[in-house]
Amino acid sequence: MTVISDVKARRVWDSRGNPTIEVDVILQNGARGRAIAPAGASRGTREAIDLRDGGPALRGMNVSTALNGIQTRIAPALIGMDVQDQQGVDAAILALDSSPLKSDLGGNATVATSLAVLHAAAADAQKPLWRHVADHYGCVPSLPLPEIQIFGGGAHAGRRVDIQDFMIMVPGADSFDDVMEITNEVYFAAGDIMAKRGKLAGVADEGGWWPNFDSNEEALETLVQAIELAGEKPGERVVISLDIAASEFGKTGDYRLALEDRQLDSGDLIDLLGRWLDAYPIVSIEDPVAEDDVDGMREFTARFGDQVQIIGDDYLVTNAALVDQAIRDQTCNAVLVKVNQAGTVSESIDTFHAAQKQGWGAIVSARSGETEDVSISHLSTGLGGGQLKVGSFTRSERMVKWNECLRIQDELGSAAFVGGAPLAQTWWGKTNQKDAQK
Ligand code: 2PG
Ligand code: MG
Repeated sequence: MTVISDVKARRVWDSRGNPTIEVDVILQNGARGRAIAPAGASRGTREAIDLRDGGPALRGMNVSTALNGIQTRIAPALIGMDVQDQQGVDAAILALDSSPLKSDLGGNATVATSLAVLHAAAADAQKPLWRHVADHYGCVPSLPLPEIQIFGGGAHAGRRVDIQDFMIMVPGADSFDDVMEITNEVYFAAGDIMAKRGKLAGVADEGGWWPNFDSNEEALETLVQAIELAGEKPGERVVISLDIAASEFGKTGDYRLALEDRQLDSGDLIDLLGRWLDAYPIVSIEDPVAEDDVDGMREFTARFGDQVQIIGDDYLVTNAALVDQAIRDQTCNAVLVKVNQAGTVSESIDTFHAAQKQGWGAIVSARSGETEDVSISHLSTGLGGGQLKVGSFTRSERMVKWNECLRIQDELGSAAFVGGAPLAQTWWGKTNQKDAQK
């Protein structure tokens, strides 16, 4: 048994220039692990709350109280614990915070510490993190199927369009490397189309093009054109994935598409998305209605759940109990797993497994505020059979995670790419049986 001998926390800065928390966990044998907390902009109301100082300095975003909590409360509780006992470590962290959403210690403090312990355990075992995760949790590792943003919108692009993420997936690719190459072609084809039409206005928070479009649907039309310009037939190797992030523009069944000056009820929004599902090669859709719209989610799942992946993000906030509830309610058929929504590694992995044991999809995801931390590339590979959402195809806080998967590919072999398997239950999987079974 190797025990934790020290826990050190420091302030570092994220991709939006905001303060965040980095934690080093040091072991008795000298091995160490390090992780950094990410931060969301479109946040679910039931996710772990980041502890920020408030007040005028640093726009209220400073983290000195959270850092202090790590040094004075978390560190003393963890020092002397077995680093391989991730479950025990996470339980010890939880025991210090009796608030419902970890607002006492802060989800930013708990997630950085919990992930740093996981890294230290891998270092102690002298394994890369993905291998440690696979061995520790009894999973078969595989390189995930990426979801990659081409246009950013919603809270990540000054609400220039209402829909948040317009992404592609390449389930027909031969390898992870192949996904990167095809994505490069589509991303820059989209930029060229926008430049020609005078609609190129820089990039959004996650590196996708800033969408200077006149309607939400114009983004979909442009995306299809970009896939074609990249030499691909939309719906074959390359498909579309959307994060509607509907909680950002609607509540209690009332939705407002500001760009189009349209007011919709839940049924109208579902009908609109249904028309998009008919007209465009969309294979996955996240948070199609708001987090409080259970009836809307049930109706959407009943109508479209056998043809597309329906992901709960704000709706499920990486909470295994909410996944179980959604299974009973027949809402969604996949979960987004963001470690900082849950606040600890153990709760996130429980959520991943709660979804997978039901045959649901599980997509490990970054936040819109990110750093050089590459934990999620390892988590999604180590847990296996999954998908990975990181943002777009520019900016180092995004590329560092795709590049880490390429390094893992060198160790694991390109045959370990999961391919189209996670989409086997969708229309794409049903029409591409061979690829989907890979
Ligand atoms: C999401 C994420 C990532 P945020 O909604 O899925 O795109 O955004 O981190 O702002 O919640
Ligand atoms: Mg989302």
